[in-house]
Formats: sequence, C-alpha cells, structure tokens
Amino acid sequence: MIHEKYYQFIEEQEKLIKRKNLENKQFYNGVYTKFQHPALTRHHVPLHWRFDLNKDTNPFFMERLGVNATFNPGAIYHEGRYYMVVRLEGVDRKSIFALAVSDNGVDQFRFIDTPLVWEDIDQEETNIYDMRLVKHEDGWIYGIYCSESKDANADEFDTSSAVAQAGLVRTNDLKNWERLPNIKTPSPQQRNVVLHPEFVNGQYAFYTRPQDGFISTGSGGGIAFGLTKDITNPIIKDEQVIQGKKYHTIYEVKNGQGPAPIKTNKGWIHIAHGVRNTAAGLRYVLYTFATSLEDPTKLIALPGGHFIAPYDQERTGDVSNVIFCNGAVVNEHKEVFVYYASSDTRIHVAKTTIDQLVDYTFNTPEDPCRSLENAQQRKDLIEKNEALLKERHHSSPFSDDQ
Ligand code: M1P
Repeated sequence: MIHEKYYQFIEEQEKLIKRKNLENKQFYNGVYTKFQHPALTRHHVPLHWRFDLNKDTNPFFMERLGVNATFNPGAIYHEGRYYMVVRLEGVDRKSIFALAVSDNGVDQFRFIDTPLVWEDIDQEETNIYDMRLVKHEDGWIYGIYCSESKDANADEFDTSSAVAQAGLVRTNDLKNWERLPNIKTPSPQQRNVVLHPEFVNGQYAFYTRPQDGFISTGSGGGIAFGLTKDITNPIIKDEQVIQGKKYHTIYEVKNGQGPAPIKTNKGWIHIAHGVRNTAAGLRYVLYTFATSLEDPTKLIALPGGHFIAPYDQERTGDVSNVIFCNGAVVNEHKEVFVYYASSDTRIHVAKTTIDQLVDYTFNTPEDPCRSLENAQQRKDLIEKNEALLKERHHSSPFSDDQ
C-alpha cells in the first residue's frame, strides 16, 4: 500500500516543477538575463528516487536515500529540448548523474528515467561528477567527467587524499551509455577536461587542466589543449596551456574550462571558471575568453573581470561563494542558455544570445592588471562619456527631428 503522504508531497512537488520562472528585473547588466528562481534544486528530485513509498516497509515515510544537492550540470540542446546531466549528490556524499529535461530551457525541468549507469570498468573509481556533454562532429554525444579515486600512494592514516582523472562515456540517445577508458594525460591530476566539438588536424582535441595536487594546481594549472587520434584509447601526450592563471586576477589560484566552446563567426567563445583566494576561502566566478577559428590554441579575446559571480542568495550554500558552470547550449534562434550552479548547491540559468556573447567577449576591455592603469581605463571611459553628454547638451533639442 502506498503511503498517503506520497500523494500530498507529489502535489506540492508538481507545483514547484510547473512554476514559471520569470526574469529577475532587479538584475541588469545588458549581458544576460537572470531569473527569479533556480532552474533546478534537490526539491525537484522525484519522490520515488528518495522514499520507499510502501507504507508497510516505510510507516513513517522516511526519506531513505536523501539528496543533498543538485548542481554542476552538463547540458545539451537535443532534438528541440534542453537536457541537463545533473550532478546529484546524495546525503552519503556520493555524486551520481541524473538526466533532467525542459521544453523551454528556463523552467519546468523534470528528472526523467533513472540515474545514469554504465559498465563499471574501474573498481577504484569512488566518486563521479561535473560532466561536460559534447555533441562531436563524429556523430556521438560524449560525456567527460571527473572520475575520483582514493590516492593509493597516500599514508594509511590519510583518508582524504584523492586522485582526479577524466572519465569518458558516449551515447547517441542519452539513454544508453558506453564507457570508454579514462583519458590519459602527462598530468598526475585532471579535472575540468572538455572535448572540443570538432576535429583539429584530424584528431580529437581536448581542453585539460594539468595540476599536481587534488585541490592545488601546484606547478601546473591553466586551461590547456591536447590532441589524441583514438577516442577509444584516449592518450594525450602534450598539453599546451592556452590561457593560464595569473597574479591578481579572478583566476589567480586556478581556472578551468567550463562547457565546450561555442562557435561564432568571430571565434570560439569559452566560458570558464576562475578561482581566487580570500580571507573567507576560495571564490569561484565565471569569465569568458575567445580562441581563433583557424587555430583553437590561439587566444584572441580576454575580457577583464567576471562574467557571472555569486549574487544575492547564490552566495551561500554547501561551498559558499562559488559559481561553477559546465553546461551551456545554443538553440536555432542563437539564444544561449548558460546553466550554472551556485555554491555547490543548486542550478540556475542565465539567458543571452550569440550576438551579446560576442559583443561582451570582444568589446569588454581587458584587465590591465595594475590599479593605476585600471583607474586610467575607467577615467578614459568617463571622459569619453562626458564629452558625449556635453555635445548632446549643447546641441539643439530639436536636432533629432530635423
Ligand atoms: O567547490 C567548488 C568546485 O571545486 C572544484 O573545482 P576545481 O576543479 O576548479 O577545483 C570542483 O570539485 C567543482 O565540482 C566544485 O564545484
């Protein structure tokens, strides 16, 4: 017999899932639109994924397999619908992947099917997270994710050191997934590995993030680029840093490629995360940069500062002061949906267009990286605007009508 509470809760959950997510008019920057509510939270997770519905075996209707957070989704626009492969973190700290879909990309995201599983080829793999979904020109949809294992070389008493590697799966229907071997690189640790959607010199191209430690990049760091001939045995021999970390920037501690770059007429636009240190700990924000269509290792634009940073309630959560993005999609109207998580807790969407993204990435001034030069940069803008305002002020009020 199904517990009566199920019917009560499912009604409430349906209201949440069907709620319209209107534009947040309090926020304006001309670059993208924010919305009033998160696009997806742990409260969207189906009840039968969390509760044993049977009153005989669960008389108190206890949540048997609780969900702590839903965040860092990979995303894809597929057959006219918006899909996310969500990092669903159980109360047991393990992250698993779950598919959610929406018809409009902004609201009414609904988890479907069951959490994703595939052939278990690596018994050491303990945790999986942060999938990038990439529709490659070879016809497959690839999922590249962080595959984390206990560090076998750590001392016996050290139960927290881990090794992060890049796991790889592929599908053509978002239902059946084929597990391919982990991507091998020269770096001892890898996170934020992303497949470039096109072949480069006839090879599969990846963005990597070489680093020495699990958290710290050490002597490594930066967003790097590497090639491999065989996706079924992916070995990257050389990693070339194409956009490195830099002193006194928003990516001074580390950075990482977000989703696969977006192709535009002016170049590949990348959404990445940058990390800096503060007295309150690490602060994660998003920024953009562009690489050349002819040579994807060549940086051609790097706007200064952040693109998306923690805002209002986004600032707090399990790991506060974090914005992270590993999913963005473009539809046939050239609208761009950036799916980002706040504070490792819930998922939001920011909506923009290819035109806005190009304008932002190519026309936002670079960070001169020295306060006096930054002051001069702003002074130049002010003086230019003052001259324009003065000119307008002195012209005839009827001049526009003549
Ligand atoms: O907690 C913030 C983020 O930390 C990691 O990011 P990075 O790989 O740059 O260190 C990831 O674990 C990410 O999942 C998490 O959101």
